[in-house]
This record gives sequence, structure tokens and C-alpha cells, in this order.
Amino acid sequence: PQTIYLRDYTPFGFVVEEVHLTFRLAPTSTRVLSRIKFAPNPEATDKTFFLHGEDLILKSSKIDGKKVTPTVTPEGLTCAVPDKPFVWESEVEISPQTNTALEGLYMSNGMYCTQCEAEGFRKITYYPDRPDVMSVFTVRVEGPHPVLLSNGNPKDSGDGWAEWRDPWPKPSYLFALVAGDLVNFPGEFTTCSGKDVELNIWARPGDEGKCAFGMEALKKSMKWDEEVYGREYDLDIFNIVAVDDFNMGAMENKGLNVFNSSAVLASPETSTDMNFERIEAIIAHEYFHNWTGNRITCRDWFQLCLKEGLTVFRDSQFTSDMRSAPVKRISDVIDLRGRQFPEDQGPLSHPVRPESFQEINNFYTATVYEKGAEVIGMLKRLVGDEDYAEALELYFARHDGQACTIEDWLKVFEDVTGRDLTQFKRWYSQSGTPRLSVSEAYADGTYTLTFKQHTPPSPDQAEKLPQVLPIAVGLLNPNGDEVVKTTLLEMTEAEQSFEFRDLASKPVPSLLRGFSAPVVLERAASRDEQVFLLAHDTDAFNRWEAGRNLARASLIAMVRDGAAPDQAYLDGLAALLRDDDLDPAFRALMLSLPSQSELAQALYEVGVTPDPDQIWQAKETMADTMARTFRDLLPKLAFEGKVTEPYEPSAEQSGKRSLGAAALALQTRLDGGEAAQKQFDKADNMTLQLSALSQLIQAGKDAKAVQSFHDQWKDDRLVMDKWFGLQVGAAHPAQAVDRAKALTEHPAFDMKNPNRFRAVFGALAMNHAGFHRKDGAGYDLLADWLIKLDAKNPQTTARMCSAFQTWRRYDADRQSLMKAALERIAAQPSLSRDTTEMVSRILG
Ligand code: B3K
Ligand code: ZN
Repeated sequence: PQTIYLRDYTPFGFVVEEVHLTFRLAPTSTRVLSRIKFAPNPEATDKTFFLHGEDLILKSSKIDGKKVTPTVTPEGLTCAVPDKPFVWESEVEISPQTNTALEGLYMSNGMYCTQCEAEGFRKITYYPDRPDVMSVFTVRVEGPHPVLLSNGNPKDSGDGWAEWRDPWPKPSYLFALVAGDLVNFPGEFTTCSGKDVELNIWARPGDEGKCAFGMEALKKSMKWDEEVYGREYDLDIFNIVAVDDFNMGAMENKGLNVFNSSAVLASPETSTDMNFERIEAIIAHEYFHNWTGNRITCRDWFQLCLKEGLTVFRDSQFTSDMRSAPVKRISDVIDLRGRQFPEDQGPLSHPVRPESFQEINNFYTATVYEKGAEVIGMLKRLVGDEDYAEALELYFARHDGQACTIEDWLKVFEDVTGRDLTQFKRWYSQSGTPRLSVSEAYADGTYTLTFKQHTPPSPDQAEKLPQVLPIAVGLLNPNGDEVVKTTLLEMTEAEQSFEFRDLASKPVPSLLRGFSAPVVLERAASRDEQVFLLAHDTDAFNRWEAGRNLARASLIAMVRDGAAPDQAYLDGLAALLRDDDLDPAFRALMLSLPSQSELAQALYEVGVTPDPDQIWQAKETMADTMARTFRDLLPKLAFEGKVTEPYEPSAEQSGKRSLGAAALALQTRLDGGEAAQKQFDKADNMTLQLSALSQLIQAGKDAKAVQSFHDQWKDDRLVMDKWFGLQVGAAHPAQAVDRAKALTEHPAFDMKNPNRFRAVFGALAMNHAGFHRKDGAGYDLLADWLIKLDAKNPQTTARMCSAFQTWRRYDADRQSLMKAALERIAAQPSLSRDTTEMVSRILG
């Protein structure tokens, strides 16, 4: 496959002044007619008229009304064109029904829908399918369906047809079309300047009862973006469509967002608190793209983080405002460590702005998204809130309607603040997670912190330079009073010291508050110091982090030295759990332990080859010990975790329920599932039902409950995904592979549906000790199914290959088993470009 490089960017030789498309829908023979006005681009030197096009049957093509015969290849076509503005017309045939890749125009449960980002539009018609080519679109959809949707505002419609016009120039990746027998859940929003906007959530008949929450989330997002970023919506209508077969969460097509039904449909009976929170965040995320992504888009796909990092950052600000800011920050950091750190510290490591790719779909990663958002968080900390707001104003004013680069983005910050961001820009170009170590000194009232930073070499970059690190620090005196409030240290050197004067005694430092930079903080802090911070830190994040550090250290000692669980950690935790003034959600997070995968990485870093079975056993021992130690506390926690009011997916209620779930998990270790069974039998919402089922599965007492859950929910696709996933995810490691295998034989298993496939195999990959079973059965099963799926859906296959990305961490036997599985995938004839690239990068 061909490699594309950032450095090779050149503008397209033509500008597109207008696009007219007509769709005559038919399952295996849809006709797409295009009429496109091109004009020479004065800014381009290469004047080749190349239009992308894949899997298209070209029926006719004309220039200025005269038939032409272009040169057609599997990637597109070229044609001789006049040296002045001209009109290109073509007619192509495509087959949505047989499109299982779910890219381009495809069918899902009888409805038509599209997914064009990144390069799917070329599977719809011949076009310069690149984000820097922007144009206004007029679209006519013809078909015997009650609902016919496209981007922009409705123009006209009649029996069996509808026309849409999008007045805002956009790249082709934001094109969308939806047609089918859909019902709408309507809403309305009046913008800050008094414009009424029609809102709709479209779903399959029967799902209309699951749209209300999404609609509220949309309205909140629209309001928030006006209030916080001054961004007003810019069309008369905003449509969201729920689709069952979708490769990712959702897509921000202009005025017509298409959503995986799991990312928009919700009801208390069928959705968990976590589902609700995720839906609220994704609706916000896609809506926020209207400005950060759509009005201002990316010049090329290397700039993906320009829209994704910023939009993730904005949606996390939104969630912090709607819910609890510390809880959101802690959850984001758990997620970053769980998904981005392994990526950045393994063979798939790449900069936030990659410099080359074979298949761009492989770069919709935690690094581009989540680390990209962290980089913006750092920038905001460094310049301060006011300058951040001013820079964003300038960004919108200066670049509205343009396709931009990271250089454009950083320039607005330089212009507003007068700062030189040359070194800061390394966050976009340098891959890998920096490691930060620290030492301290105290003399004559002066306390000195000396930091050293170092980023290990990665496969894509041997040499790393020092980064700009915003390090938020607070100091506590030995009584636990804060003597220095949160202060931002700006580290730019490989080694740098910072002094704090006039301190009466040696303070205890609270470092990297709020996780102010995405680094690994290597601090040989004493256990006493962590226990102290756990009790006294005023920074909620670092208080949680102190507990996390103690838990990690204790689990590592248990694995490595056969130590017993750390009593000081358990005592500190107990004190916290008793404190009713602390948010229940926060206490629930305090009770969560580092993931098995995080522990594997931590062991690997201290030179111990991680043994997944030992890690699992250590966590079991720790949890059993917690259950016994907190035995008397559990009834109180269970009580505080109870909600007596009618179900609401609010932060407050969901925080309580998460504390209740944490207490139930410990209780189950004492009573063998008695309380869980009771909760399961009585549950009137999915959060309670599912947490109980999870405990019953972990306790091995699930036969009855699994069956009754199935019988209750067999007709609900989204709930059945949970049923599939939980049986594998919560299974005893010795059973996970067998359960996954058995579930693939269940009549409701459908590999063509990405949600269902991920439910089983995503859960298998997450069941750390189960997936890494010593005999390699987990690797083999996953490889078998990835090979099958690749022939149908390369994008989802490639993404799931990352289950193997940490293979070099493990013992020689497991390494060779994983390597063999990867090589078996790589050896498949006609493996997709997507999967080929992923497997070869992972193998290195
Ligand atoms: N922009 C889309 C992701 C498209 C993924 C293409 N493989 C969703 C989002 O980030 O909002
Ligand atoms: Zn996005």
C-alpha cells in the first residue's frame, strides 16, 4: 500500500463552485447523478484533473454537456479539461445493499444512510474527496421512502422526492443522506439572536420512546456553545438520525448528524447511568463540531486533531459544567491511561499530528482525540482563561469558512498572547509519553523542587526533545493545611528547579494537580506521603491520585514480592469512605482499582514480566481484603448508594448508584451473590439490573439471571449488546474465551453489526487475564474472527487489532503466540489496507 506524507501536501488544481447531486435510490443499483462547477485554482501549480472514485460503475460523463471518456482506475479518474471554468456531469451506479464496510452509502435494517469521513464520499460519486475542497451542495433524493434527508435546509419536496440545500461550503466528508421509514422525536430551539431552529431525532419505529434524553442533551449543547464559546447555530433545522449498523459513535455531517443508535437512544429501563452520560457527551461533541470541524475544517487529514482534539476538549468542558468537574477529570484520566498511554508507549505510537499514513481511518485514535484534547488543556493553562477565550474568538473570526492547519491554530494564540509557541508545538509532532521525575530539597525556609523530563524513544522517532510542561503544584504543611495554593510551574528544560520561599517547615508537595500534563510522574514518594495526601489534599484529583498510587504500589508489591495488601492504604481509604461530606461518585472512584492492563504496564516498567494470572489474582486478593476490611462500612455505603426518588440520569443520582455498585461488588465477595440476586430481582432500571448481573457473573452465580435477562430483553438490540458483552467481560478468566466462543454461535450474534461484534470481542480483549490465557486460545479466537470480519468490514477489524498492541510486554511464550496470531492475520490473501497497516505497525 501507498504511504501518504504530510510534507507532500499540495492544493487541488481546481476550485468547486457548486455541487448538484441526484440520488435515485435502489438497494443494489442506486444511481448517483452529479453536476459540478469547477474552475481553475489560481493558487495551485498541479493542474491534473483527478477525481477520486472507488467501487463505482461509471455510466456516463460529460464536460460542458459533451460526452467525454476519462481514464478510469480503481482509485479514480483523470480527464482532459478546458483551461477555464467548466461543468462536469456524471452518472454512476452503486450498491448500498451489499456495502458491509459501512462506508459510503449503505443500508442498515432497510434504511439508507451514509458515512463519508474520512474518505467515503469517493464511494458515492467521482469527486475531489479531500477536506480542503469546499463547496455548497444541492441534493435531490428520490425513493419510495417517507423520510428523505440530506444536509442543510429543506428546499422542496413531493411524493417520492425531496431537495435539500446546504448554504455553507463544506468538504465532501461532511456530506450525508438518510432515507427510510423513520419516525421523528421533535424539538425546538431559539438561538441567542432569536432564530427558531427545528430539531429532530429520527429513529426506527418503536424507538421513539428513547429519544427524549438525547433531545434535551442537544438543547443543552446548543445553549452551552452560545454561552461559553459565543457560537450560534447556523441552519433552520438540525437532524440527528439513529442507525444500528455504524462503525463508530457518531458523525457530525452538516445539519444531519448520524449516530450509532447506542450513542443516542436511551431510556431508564434499557440504559445505564454511564450510557446516559456518554450519550450527552457524544451529542454535545457532534454538535460542537458544527463550528470546530465544519465551519472551520481541516486542510488535510494530518490536521485531524485540529477538529478532534478541540472538540473533545470542548465536550469535556461541557460535561464538567453539566456534571461534576473533578469526577469528569478523574474519569478522563482513567480513560487516557487505559487507552492512550498503551498506544503512545507501544508500536502504534504516533504524534498528535501524524506525519504519514496508509489508511487515515487508522488514525482516529486516542492520541489524536484524547491526547489532542490534553494538549489544548495545557495550552489553556499556560495562557490563562482570558487569553484562551480571546484566542478562540480570533480563531473563529479569522478562519471561518476555511480548511486549516495546526500552524493556523497556534498562530492565533501567538498573536493574542505574544508568546512564542515553537517549543510547545512539539506536543503535536513528538510522539510518546514524557516521564517526569522529581526530587526535593529544603533548607532555611526554601523548598526546591527539581524536575527531570525524558521521553523514551518510540518506533517512529528515535530522538525526543524536552517539552513544555505545565506543572500545577500545591504545598501542604505537616498539619495538612495548604501553605502554597495551586501554582503553575512552566517547565521547558530537560531539568529544571523551582523554589518556594518563606516556608516554616518542609512541606508535602501535591504535584501535577488536576493532571496538568499528560505525563507519567515518576515519584519515589514515600508511602506516608501518599497516605497524607489521600487524607488532606485539597485538590480532588490528586486526592484520588494518591489513593490510586497507593493501590498500584500495593498491587505491584503483591505480584512482585508476594506482599500482603497495604494496610495503610486500606486504613486511609476507610477514613475517606466514612466521610459523608465527600461526593458519593468520588468515593466510588476511590474504590476502583487500577486496571489489569495498567498494572501489566507498570510491572513491565519496573522490569518485571507481567503475568496476567498473577495480576488477576492480586486484584482478587486486594478486593477480597477490602471486602473484609470494610465489612462494617458496607451497609452504610449501600444505604448512601440508594436512590429513593424516581430514576433520573443526573450526576447526583448516578453518583449514588455508582457508590452502591461499588459496595455491592464488595458485598458479593462476602455473601456469594445474595444481595446481588436481590437487587437483580427488584431492579427497575438498567443501571441496577446490570450491576447486579455483573456481580452474579463474577460470583459464578449467573445461570438463572443470564437466562432471565435474555428472556426479558431479547427484542431490544442495545440491551442484548450488554448481555453479550457482560458474559465475556465479567467472566472468570478461565471461562472468558469459551463463553465468547459459545456466544458467537448464539442466533442473535451478527458479525455484520459492529456493536454486536464489539460486544463480544471488545469484551474479550478487555478481560485481560482471559484474553491472555496461557495456551493462546484468546489470541487465536480473536484472530479467527478478525480474519472473517476483515472481508466485510475493514475499518472495525483494523481498529480491533489494537488488542494485540502490547504484545511485547509479555513472556516469551505469550509473545510468540500473539506474534503467530498477528502473522496469521497478515498472511491472509486480499487483506484490507486498513488491517494490513495496523498489523504491520504492531509487528514492527
Ligand atoms: N468525526 C467522526 C469520526 C469519523 C471516523 C471515520 N473513521 C466522529 C467524531 O469524531 O465526532
Ligand atoms: Zn469528533
